[in-house]
Amino acid sequence: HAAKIIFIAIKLNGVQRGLISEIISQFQCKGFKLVVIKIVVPSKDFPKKHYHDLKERPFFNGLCDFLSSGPIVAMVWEGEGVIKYGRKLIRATDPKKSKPGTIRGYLAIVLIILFPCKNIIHGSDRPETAKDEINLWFKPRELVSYSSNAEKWIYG
Ligand code: YYY
Ligand code: MG
Repeated sequence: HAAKIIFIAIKLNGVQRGLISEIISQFQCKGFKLVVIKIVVPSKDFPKKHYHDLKERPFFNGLCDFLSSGPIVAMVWEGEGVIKYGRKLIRATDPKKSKPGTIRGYLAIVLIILFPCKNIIHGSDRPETAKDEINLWFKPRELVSYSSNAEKWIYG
């Protein structure tokens, strides 16, 4: 079921600005199912594991320092096409390039050319990265398996 789950994190500026419920709504109203959610302040080294693919990039240390400097909401959402749709919903890494109606277009401004790491949200980009990120952030038993009564209305 790898293609059906995505790891989503609301970065600390999204949490501090009170955007948790807005972001949850976007996934929930579309019909995706919340499988696990928690709020954590990552340890200093944790973001380095999460973003290990980017360790050669010049912004790596700043990005990791930012992500360990406050509370982050970590979630897993499940549903048909959730990665594809989730990435469209989140949109471009640089919020200036994200259209209104997308999460980054709608919610993220800042001096984003200087600080793209402050783009409010993270979402896995592929089934493989989703799997790795979920394993990093959660223990398997934390993921709740349940069927939603709304599914026949969402997929029917
Ligand atoms: O998947 P996405 O978050 O849209 O972008 P990535 O290319 O995976 O980069 C991860 C993260 O790194 C991005 O959300 C902001 C930050 N970043 C940055 O600070 N400066 C850049 N030039 C590119 C990315
Ligand atoms: Mg990415």
